Amino acid sequence: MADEQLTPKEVTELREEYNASQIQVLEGLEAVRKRPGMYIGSTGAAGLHHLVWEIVDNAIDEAMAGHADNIDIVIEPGDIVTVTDDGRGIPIDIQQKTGRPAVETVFTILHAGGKFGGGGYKVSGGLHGVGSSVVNALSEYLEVDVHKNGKVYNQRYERGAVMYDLKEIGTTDQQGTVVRFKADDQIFQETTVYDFNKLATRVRELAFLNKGLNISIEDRREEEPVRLEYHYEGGIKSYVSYLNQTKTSLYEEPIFLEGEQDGIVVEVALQHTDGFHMNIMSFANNIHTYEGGMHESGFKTALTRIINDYARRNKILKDNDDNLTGEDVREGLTVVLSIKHPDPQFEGQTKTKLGNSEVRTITDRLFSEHFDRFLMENPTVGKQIVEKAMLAARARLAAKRAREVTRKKNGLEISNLPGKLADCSSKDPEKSEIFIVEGDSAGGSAKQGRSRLFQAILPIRGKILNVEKASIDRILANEEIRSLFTAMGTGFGEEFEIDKARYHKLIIMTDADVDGAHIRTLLLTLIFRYMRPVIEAGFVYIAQPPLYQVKQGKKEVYLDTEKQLEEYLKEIPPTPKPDIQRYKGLGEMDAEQLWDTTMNPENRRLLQVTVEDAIEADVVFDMLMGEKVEPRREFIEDNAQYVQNIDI
Ligand code: TSJ
Repeated sequence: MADEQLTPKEVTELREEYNASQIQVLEGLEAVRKRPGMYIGSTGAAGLHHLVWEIVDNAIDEAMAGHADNIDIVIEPGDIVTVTDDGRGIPIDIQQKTGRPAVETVFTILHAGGKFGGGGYKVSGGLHGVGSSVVNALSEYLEVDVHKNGKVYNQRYERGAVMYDLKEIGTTDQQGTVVRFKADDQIFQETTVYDFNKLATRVRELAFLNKGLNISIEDRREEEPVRLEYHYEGGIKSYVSYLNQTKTSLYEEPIFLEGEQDGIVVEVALQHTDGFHMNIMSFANNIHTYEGGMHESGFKTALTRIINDYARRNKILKDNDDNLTGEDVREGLTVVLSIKHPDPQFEGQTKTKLGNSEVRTITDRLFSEHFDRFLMENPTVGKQIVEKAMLAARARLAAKRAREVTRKKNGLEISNLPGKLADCSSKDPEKSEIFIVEGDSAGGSAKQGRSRLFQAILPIRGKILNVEKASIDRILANEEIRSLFTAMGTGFGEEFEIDKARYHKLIIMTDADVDGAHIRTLLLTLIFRYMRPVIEAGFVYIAQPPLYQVKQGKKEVYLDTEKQLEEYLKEIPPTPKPDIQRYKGLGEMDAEQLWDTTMNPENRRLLQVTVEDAIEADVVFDMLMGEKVEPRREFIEDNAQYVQNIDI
């Protein structure tokens, strides 16, 4: 990138050209400030956090190119972000085309990212990265220090405008880049406050995806700074272990492979658990490809084929057995798949689907070769994997038979509503509600207290089956679960039909204690796993029975927490002596009280359940109810304020 000798005429021409291009620069960055949403999606919290990722991604690119090992992120009071790497330092030499230092171009010309240096795998400046010049344009100020050739170079910009030419500000024995910026509150009017946990989660993911990298993030906004450091020698293999930490794995170590073909690097880590759900996360150049794509489909095809071939060769699958399906071989499987591509193409609704077709065959080939060899060298693990898949196949067939039988017998059809259901008289789903109530006595009060016109009651007995630990045929055979599906009228699993929902409110009503929370979690997990569309449609709610009733003369008040109770008692006169009742369970309320406090649409408070809540319930559930003691102990210690009275 050395500069050539120029004649005076050429210098003049360059100056003129530069002046012209400078105008374009300002127009370019001005456009970004006029329409920030076009460049960063939104000017809300998501857009704000985008700024950090754009800058960090550039440092990650330097690390992926093998030139940096350490990245540090610091958030200072005033939400000023500093990102430092120990790479080669952004080039500072004068560029032919602009006559300006390369580093200035990086921050002042739109889409200059990745235009020089060439080659390598890049996250930044692509479809997802917005270019460091966009961050500059949307920052109140941005400063860059480049440590290079024994010197420190510095430049400052305000709202995208150059404040002074790149200058030497000192000497150094270090190499690297430091970028410090403050998001512009004229642009980010909603908020300029960073969510540390959100940033740290992605930082940890970046550490998993880039093995050996040291990456830290520090929050200095509070009196007590918090600094988190991440480093994973095992990379995505460590990621799989992390994801499976609360589960029981079929074999000790995740299977890991790494390969390269035509400049495309493929890494796969996987491990089976004794569970029933699969978790596959794929990435391309560190971007989470939520919608999958060629790498994922290549992997899936190869996995199914290799396991079937292996099972046949070893006569575990007999000649007249059907092949195992993709679903069968993925039951209980956790996978992290990460590819690095010099020119990734992102497609799909959210641009998170990898479209490069050559990646399918490359992933298939690299994974097949490795996995085939692994199975031959580890016959015990091979046998476990095949047996797990065969169990899944058997459960799948049993469930299919059960569905056929039940369909014939109208088992899950509404013409055969469960006996325990007290249905409402309205047939209009939009106006109808179903309360899932724990226990027979509460069920009795609910039946008496309800408005028969639009409220149906389905009592369930005790702890329902844990669907995390049961195969699909057992789930379908379970009375409590069947009655719920039949009452809802939506069918089951693949044959689920949201349009057939008989109620547009499914209200879970359990006690306000630990057992109630457990049953609620079991129900949420069931609904999340097998009726997810009803959560997505916003049909699922949690009823909130109060904890206390205070009666004074004729006046009755219901309260939810001890604090509310204390405050209320301070407010009211001491006489006549208030009568305080603490409800231990729904069963203690009579029909009228239950209606008044928890069921009457006029007074009740319902919590609508989102998919995120259900996922959270799932994770908390694994933590609290799973077999592993250690993660549970840690979780309870970390969350002591939320979790009480749980036996470790
Ligand atoms: F985004 C950014 F520009 F603000 C930024 C860039 C922010 C941070 C924290 C780091 C970086 C960055 C860029 N770190 N390292 C680099 N490396 C280069 O730009 C670079 C260095 C040398 C050469 C070369 O060919 O000699 C090429 C490049 C692209």
